[in-house]
Parts: sequence; C-alpha cells; structure tokens
Amino acid sequence: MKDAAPQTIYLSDYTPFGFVVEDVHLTFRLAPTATRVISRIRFKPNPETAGRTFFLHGEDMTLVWAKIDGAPIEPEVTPEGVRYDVPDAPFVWEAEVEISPATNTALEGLYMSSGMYCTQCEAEGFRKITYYPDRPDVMSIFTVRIEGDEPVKLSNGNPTAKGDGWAEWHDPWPKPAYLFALVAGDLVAHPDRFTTMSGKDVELNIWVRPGDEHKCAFAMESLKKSMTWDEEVYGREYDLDIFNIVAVDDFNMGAMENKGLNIFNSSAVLASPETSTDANFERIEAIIAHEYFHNWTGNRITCRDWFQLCLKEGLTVYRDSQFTSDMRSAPVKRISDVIDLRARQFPEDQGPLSHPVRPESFQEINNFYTATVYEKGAEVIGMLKRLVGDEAYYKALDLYFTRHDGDAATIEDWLKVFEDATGRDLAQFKRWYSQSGTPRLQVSEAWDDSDGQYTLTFRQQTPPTPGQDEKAPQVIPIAVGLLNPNGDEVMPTTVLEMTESEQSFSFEGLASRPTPSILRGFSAPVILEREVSREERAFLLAHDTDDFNRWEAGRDLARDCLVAMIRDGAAPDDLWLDGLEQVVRDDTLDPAFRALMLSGPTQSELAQTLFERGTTPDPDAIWAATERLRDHMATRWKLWLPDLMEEMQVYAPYVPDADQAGKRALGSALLALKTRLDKGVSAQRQFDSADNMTLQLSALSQLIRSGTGAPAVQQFHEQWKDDRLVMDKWFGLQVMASDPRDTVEVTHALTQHPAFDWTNPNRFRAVMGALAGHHAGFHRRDGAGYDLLADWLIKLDDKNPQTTARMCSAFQTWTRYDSERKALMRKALQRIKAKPDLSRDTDEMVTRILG
Ligand code: B3K
Ligand code: ZN
Repeated sequence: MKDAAPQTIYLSDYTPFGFVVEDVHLTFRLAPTATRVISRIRFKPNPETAGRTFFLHGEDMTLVWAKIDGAPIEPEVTPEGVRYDVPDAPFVWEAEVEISPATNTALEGLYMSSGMYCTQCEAEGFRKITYYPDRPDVMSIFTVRIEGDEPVKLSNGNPTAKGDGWAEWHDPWPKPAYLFALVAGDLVAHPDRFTTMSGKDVELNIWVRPGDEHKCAFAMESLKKSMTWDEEVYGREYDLDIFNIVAVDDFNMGAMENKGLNIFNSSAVLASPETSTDANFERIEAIIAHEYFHNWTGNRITCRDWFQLCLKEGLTVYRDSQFTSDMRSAPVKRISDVIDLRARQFPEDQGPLSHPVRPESFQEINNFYTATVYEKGAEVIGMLKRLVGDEAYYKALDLYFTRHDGDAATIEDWLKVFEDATGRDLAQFKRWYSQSGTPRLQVSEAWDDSDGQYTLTFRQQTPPTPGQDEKAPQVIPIAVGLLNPNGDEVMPTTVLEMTESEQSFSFEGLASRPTPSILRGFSAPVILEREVSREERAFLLAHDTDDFNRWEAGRDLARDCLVAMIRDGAAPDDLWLDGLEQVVRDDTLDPAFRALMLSGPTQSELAQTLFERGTTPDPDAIWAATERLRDHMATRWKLWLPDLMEEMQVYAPYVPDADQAGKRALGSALLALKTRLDKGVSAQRQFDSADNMTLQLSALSQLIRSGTGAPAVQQFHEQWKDDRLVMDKWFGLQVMASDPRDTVEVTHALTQHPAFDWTNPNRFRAVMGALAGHHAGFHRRDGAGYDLLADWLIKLDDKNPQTTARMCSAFQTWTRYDSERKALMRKALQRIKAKPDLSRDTDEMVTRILG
C-alpha cells in the first residue's frame, strides 16, 4: 500500500547492519487466513559497525508476542517493522506473528495458489512473513519446522525429520532471507537422481499438482543437463543432498532460485508435446538452467545490496545463454538474444525509464528487475569475456568463486577479480555499470590504394538519459572481419578495443579494398551508425562468414526497405528480396537461421527507427507497409513455397530439439506467406492434422489472421478448456493475431470471458500483454487501446502491484508518437497516477514514465 511519502533509497547511503544473525529457527503453523510464524533468532552486535539501532522489517502482520532472552517485551511497532532498545551483547529474539496467506493477492511473502502454500521472498517479501533484517547482506543458517495437514511440506536445505502433521528442514548454507522458501500442499513428485562430479548422490524432485505428472520429464532432463554443464564449464558442483523444484500456477515472474527449493511459474516448467510449443520447451530449458546456475551465482555468492542486482542476474543470464548455445545452435541463440535485447532493452534505455546496469537509486526495487539489469547486464559480462579472452575469463571466475564464496558481494568485488586475474585496469570499463543509455557508434573508412592500407575510424556518443546529461567514452570491444571482393575472408574476426571518443584502426598489406564486417556477433550493445550501400549489405548477406552479421545485413536491408515503403510509398526492394530468397532456399543452412532471416524487424522496432531518422511513426502506416511487403513476398515466391514447406515437414515422432524446432519454425514462417495466397486452406489442413502444439498453434494463428479462424478458435477451446497453460495461449493468440482495427474489441470481449481469471498473472499477461504488444492495435488512433489497458491496470493495482507496475512499461515509448497519441497516452498515465491508494510500485513507474 502507498506510503505516506515514497522514499528514495540511494546506493551511496549503504551502511552494514548493526548486528550479526547467528542462526534462525522458524516454526510455521499453517492456516489459510491465520498462519502463525514463531521465530527464534540469535543476534550479536556486528563489530564492524558503530551506531546500532535494532530495527526489524515487518509488514502486513500482527505481532502476538515478542521476547528478548526469554523475557516478554513490547517493541515499538510501525507499518514497516519493529524497533527496540537491545542489550549491547549477544541476545535471542523470539516472536510470534500472525499472517494471512489466503488473502495475500500480491503473491509476495507467504501466499496461496490453487490451495497450496508457497512463498516468494525476493526482493523484500520475507518481511511479510516475520520480523527480520530483510536485506541481502544479512546471511544466516535457517532451521524450519512446518506444521499442517498438507501431505507435502518443503523448505530450503535438507530434510531432517518429519512426523504426523509436521516436517523439519535445515539449510547448512548461510543465506539472505530473500532465498527463503516454503511450500505445503497436495503435491506429487516426478523424482530422479544425480551423481555429482565428486560422486555425491543428489535426490531430485519436480513437485506438481496431481494430474500434471506427465509434464515434468523435459524439465527434469534440463535440470540434469544444467548440473552437468555447470560442472564441466565452470567447475561448480551442487552442494545439498536434495534439489526440489515446485510448479505454482500463480506467480509474478518465471521462477525463483530459493536455496535447494526453486519455485517455478508452472508455465516455466510443465511441458508436453501436445500442450507446449518448441518455444515453450526452449524457454523451460533456459529457465531451469538459469535458476540452477544461481546456486553459485546468486546464492553461494549473493549481493551486498539490491543495487548490485546485476552481479547475480547479469552473470546468470550470461551463463544460461552460454548453456543454450552449447545445447542448441550458438548463432541462432545469439541472434535471438539480440532480437530480444533490441525489443526490450533498447526502448527502455532510450526512454524515460533508462537507468544504469547498476542503478544508483530506487523507490521500489521490484521495478528494477529490468531488461537493462538482466540482459544488458549479461552483455556487459560478454564484453568483459571478449576483452580478456576465454582463458582469463575462467581464471577470473575461479578466483571469484574462491575469494567470495559465502559473501554478499559488489560490482567492485567482481571487477577486482578480473583485475587481479588479468592485470588489467577496469576503471573505464566500469562505466558500463554506471552510465545509462545506448551508445551510438559511427564508422567511417579510408582506403589507401598505394600501400594497401585500410582504416576504420569509430566515433562513440551516448545521448543524454534521465539524470545523466554528460557521458564519458566507454570501452567498446568491436569485433571486425574483412572480406575481399570474392567474399573470402582476408582478416578473420579481430577484436578492436575502443577506449576514446574517436579512434582509428588500420589494417596493412591488403591487395584490394576490403568489405568490412563490423560488430560481429554483436560484440557490444551499441547502435551501429554507418552509411552502407544496398549493394554492400547484399554482399554481406550473401558472403559474411559471421552468421550474426549475415543475419544483420539482411535485417538492415529489410529495415531500410520497410522505412522507404512507409515513408515514401516505395516498392519492395528487389535486391534484398533476391538475396533473402537465396538464403531462405539454401538447404545447407540451418532452417532455424533461415526462419530468423525471414522474420524481419518488428513494428515497434520500425517505429523506433523512424523516430531516430526524424519521422514521427504512424502505427497504421507501419502496419500497412508490413502487410504490403508480406503480400508481395507471398506472390513473388509462390512457385517454390509449397516445395519448401514440404521439405520442412517432420515425419519422425515429435522431439523438442533444435533440429526439429528449426524446421517447424521455418515451416510456420512459410505457412504465414502461403496463407496470404490460399486464404487459410493450408493452415486449416495443418490445424486438422497437427499432433503437437507448435503446429496446431501456428496454424490457428494463420487461420485467425486470414479471417477464417472462428471455427478453429472454438474447436481449440473445446479441446483445451481444462488446461490452464494452453488456455493462456488461446487467450493471447486471439489478440496477437487480430486485425488492428478490432484488437481493442477482441481484447475487451476476452476480458468478459468466464475463464478470464484476471488475478492470475499468466492469464492477465496473456491478454493484456498481447494488447500492449500489438503495435497497431494498441496504438489505435482514438486511444481506445490505451484506455482499455489503463482501466485494467487500475483494477489490478489493488490486488497485485508488482505485475501492474511491470505492465506500465507498455507506455514507456509514448514520447515517440504524434501529438494526438502522445496526449492520449499521457491522459491514460495520469489517470493511473490519480487512482486512490496507488501502490508504491505503480506510482514509481508511472511517475518515471511521465518524466
Ligand atoms: N531472482 C528472481 C527474480 C525475482 C524478482 C523479484 N521481483 C528470478 C531470477 O532472476 O532468476
Ligand atoms: Zn535470475
């Protein structure tokens, strides 16, 4: 609930806690609206601090009694916690509080989901469970007793004892409270075992609601692969006797890395070929890995304070992307990551929400679990690795694990291990953590025919961002390769290290003027600004040996073509389409890569490009040009489409691996074109014969787009109405595939559907997230899209501030558009801001977006 005045917390104000917590004993007496939590916590003065105030965080709870060293006390109770004058010596704090999990709709702290008790404590949810110093630098050993009738009762660490109606757990590893977890309910396990590299036997379980047992096998395989990979690549072994994962239906995000007891949104763990798409399988594999990898990067070494969030998140995202590259296709993973970075992080970094990878202030920390902290944070790790080299990277990581095991660490600690391991000075590199905004990198070139010298000159410049007018030059690793006119590589990928605002690099002894391939593998999260002819781009599309840049050349051509179509009504670009056809039909290339080549820039990305190039984006015109281009492609390629579609058919039994998934991805990209020619006949055939969700859903999507989807929508509903996760797809797809003129009406109608359980974050996001993601539909000229989203955000805020606040970012690009749309969006934002008792989460977001 809204505080009297929102408080801003600053990184520069950090001070350690005045006490050390020696150990924690918790007893839970579970009851839906009156759970009792009895705590026994041993404190002693922290010799490293001077002034000591004993303040324990605690919110939304009733204190029943409290004692110090066994004697009852009456501490001062405020809405934020308790305060008391304690002895200047070790003492034992005991308290009993009452909380109400069943009415906890914010899904933070202890709450109930489909009759089961579960927790979410990161970042500051533990303070809704009991009074405690709820900050990540306070680490302690937890022993937990759970009392209740639920057949399964789980907590962190190892199980130590259980009896009728109770169970006890002990976690030998010191941890901050945000990693605490408890689960109790009627659950069944999908069990397995794993032997670690030192021969330790670990029990593994995935706990689900009865009926979901058949959807666990894939996640379990992913877990075992992750455990092996972390041993082989980082030398990191699991450190408890048991590892539990629980699937929960109501969850604000993907999953949570609680020590030994990961809690997952059921959408990030449950999978079967009939109910999940290839993309779902890939996401599950990545999230299972991500949470597992946190055991070392996050749990064994945690963050000193929440400003250091990227220390664990950037690194863990980086590690999970390495894992996916190893398990699947490295180029496809890199391209997908960059698509995602540009779709989510770039708009954030170029708008009113821009903040550094390590922010310097916040009001509500939950608002900083952002694409900048996570994805740009991971890019920063990637750059560091590129600069120091692989060997030095792993040497530094070994040092990080030995030096900081058991610590609550900082970005300074992290950079210091790299400095110590490599002898490098990383002071300038550190600006990646403190400067916000996306650097622009301009390139010019010079060729000296007389001595075969080729020179590339780079200029870097980062536009001002909120609170940061002036930017200093950053260290930018620029991976470059040079090709000769035949397309042969005359200089393999070389990493240039740019440190100045302007810097030149020369290459000697070349026989002819080369064609440069710049920023290979997207070696830094910057915007490359370079005047390149269409011919040169087409040359790179045909010849670049770097898969990423090959894709990038095609994408640049696509973008330029669409910009010309939107701005000047130009015809589609033949040169690009011919080059694209070559790649798409090249059966020596991975179908997944060919599918990515076909995908093209999103409409939101085009809006950003137009804005950068001085044109106010018109969502209707962007939509119309995209449609015109797709129609043109379909007609142009109609002769060979059917054959290639046939080649992409998979006749073997379904497996969610990269090979089959790639074929299906290209197949459905082609089906999208084919549907423009046959009005849905092929899509209907695919829908009728599909034996897996990937094909069924892509067919349904095309049927809706072609305007012939009504019977299939009905049939799909009939088939899947009892499966929550599939129904989320059913809801979302109808909005995503809608004609922009109807998007708002379609969305509104779905909110009236009896199965629109809007307090479930997955369902809410399926519908409202799809509305926000439908560029032309959301930005309808009359503002109806903005109003509908604002209405629902206002409604959700009372129940679930976290999900509401997060979804406000749909408005973050509002200043790019025309004055009418801008005014309508501002009005919608102001309406949210004016809501009585607006949560601190949403208030901070809306205020920042309004600027
Ligand atoms: N660490 C959690 C995210 C917690 C979000 C709190 N609002 C999941 C993850 O990044 O692995
Ligand atoms: Zn994480």
